[in-house]
Amino acid sequence: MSHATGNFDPMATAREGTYWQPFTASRRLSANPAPRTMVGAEGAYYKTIEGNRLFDTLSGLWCTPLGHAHPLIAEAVKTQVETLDFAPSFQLTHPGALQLAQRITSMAPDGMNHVFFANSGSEAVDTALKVALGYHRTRAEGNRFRMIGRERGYHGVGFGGMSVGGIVSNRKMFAAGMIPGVDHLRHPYVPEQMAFSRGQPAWGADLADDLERLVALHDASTIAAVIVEPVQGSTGVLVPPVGYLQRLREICTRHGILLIFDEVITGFGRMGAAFGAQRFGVTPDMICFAKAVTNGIVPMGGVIVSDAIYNTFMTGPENAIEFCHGYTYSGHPLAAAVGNVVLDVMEREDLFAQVRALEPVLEESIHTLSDLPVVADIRNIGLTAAIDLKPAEGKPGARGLAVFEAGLQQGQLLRCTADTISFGPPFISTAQELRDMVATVRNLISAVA
Ligand code: PXG
Ligand code: PLP
Repeated sequence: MSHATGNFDPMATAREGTYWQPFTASRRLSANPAPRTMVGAEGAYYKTIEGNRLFDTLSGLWCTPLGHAHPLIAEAVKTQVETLDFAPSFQLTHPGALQLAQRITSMAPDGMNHVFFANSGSEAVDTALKVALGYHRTRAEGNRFRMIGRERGYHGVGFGGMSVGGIVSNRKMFAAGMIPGVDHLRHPYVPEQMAFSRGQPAWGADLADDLERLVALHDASTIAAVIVEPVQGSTGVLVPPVGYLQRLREICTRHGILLIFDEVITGFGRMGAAFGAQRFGVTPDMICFAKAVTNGIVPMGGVIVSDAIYNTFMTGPENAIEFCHGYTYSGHPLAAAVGNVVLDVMEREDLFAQVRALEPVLEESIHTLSDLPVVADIRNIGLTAAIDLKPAEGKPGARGLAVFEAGLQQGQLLRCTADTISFGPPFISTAQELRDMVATVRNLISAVA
C-alpha cells in the first residue's frame, strides 16, 4: 500500500513491512515498531521516536567510532557535494580518492601500498577473493582456486563472503549458491580452555594447525587464500589465542597461500592500533576494511593489497585493464571526502591511544559481571567485549532478546545476537559512560535471569 507524500505515517508503513529490513525479525518489529524507531543521533547517543536517549554501545553496527553528527563530517559532506558530487571511477580519478588511498596505505603495515575501493564489507570481501584468484592465475597457478574460511566467521552476504563465512543461519537457506572449492578451519573458541580470558587467551596457538589438515586434504597447490577476521566480531568477539595468527601466517607462507585479514570491524582503531595486523603483529597479504573508515556516514569499503600482489597484476599490454572488477561507486567522492576527514580526526585526536586507554576500563568493568550465575563467558580485546548468557531452558535466544528489549527502556542500545551481547562503544566514550553501561547491563541481566 502506498501513502501519499504529506500523508505519511511511519508507524503504519512499518506495520505493513513495506521496508523489508535486513537481518530483522520483521513480524516482531512490525507488531510494535514505535520503541525501535530512531529519529536522531548526536555524539554517543541515539534519540528514539518516543524521545528516549540511548547510549550507542556498538557504535551503530561497529561503524561510528567518532560518534554521530560530527561537525567536521557534516561540513565535508556539504563541501564535497558542492565541489564534485560524483566522478566516474572507471578510467578516471579524483583527488579525494587518491588522497584517501595514500592515507590508508600510510596506516597499513609496510609493503601494503595499494587500495581497491568498494562500498561495503561484503563487496570488500568479494573483491579480495577475486584478487586472490586473479593473482594466482596471472602467475600461471590458476589451479589454486580453493578458499579457506573459518567456522563462525562473518564475511558479509555476497555469494563469496557467504561461502567462506561460517555462520550456519546465514548459509543454510542459500546452500545451493555456495561458490565451489571452499573449506573451513575450525574456530579458535574453546571455552573449556579460555572462558573469562582477559584479552588474548594464552592457550590455543596450536588450533591454527588445523590449516595443515586442510592442506594435507586438498594439497596446497589447489588453495588460493585463507580469510579470517583477526577477532571474530559478528559471532561474538572471539579473540585469537596468543600466537595463533602468527602460526596461520607461517603456514600460509610455507605453502604459497595468501592470507586475507577481514578487518571490517577490527580496522581503523578498534584494536587500539590502525589495524588488527599491527595489534597482533602479523602482516597479511590483503586487508579488507569498511565501516569506520567513513565513520559509517557514507558507505565505503575496500581492500589493501600488498605490493607483491599488485605488481603481479601489472603485466601484459600497457593499455589493457589488468583487473576486470569494480563498482559504480568505487572511491565515491562523498565517501572519500568523509574518509579523509575521519582519518584526520583520528590522527589529530590520537583516538587509537584513547582506545588503548579505555581498553582496561572496559575490561575491568565488564569482567565484574562474572559473578552473575546466568553469565557463561566474558571476553574482551581493544574496545570490544562480549558476554554469553546461558540460554534459558528450551528457549535459546530468549534471554538475549529480553535484555535487548529492556535495554531500550533503560537508555542502552545493546547488540544481542541469540544469547550473546556484543559491545563496541564509540572511541569518544568516557570511562564513566562505559562503567554506566556495564552497571545497566548488570541490572538487565539480573532481571531476566
Ligand atoms: N566482514 C566482516 C568481518 C564484518 O564484520 C562484513 C564483512 C560485511 O560488511 P557489510 O558492510 O557488507 O555489512 C562485516 C559486517 C554485528 C554486525 O552486529 C556485524 C556486521 C554487520 C552488521 C552487524 O556484529 N559486520
Ligand atoms: N546491474 C546493472 C543492470 C548495472 O548496469 C550495474 C552497473 O552498471 C550493476 C548491476 C552493478 O552496479 P554497481 O556498479 O553499483 O555495483
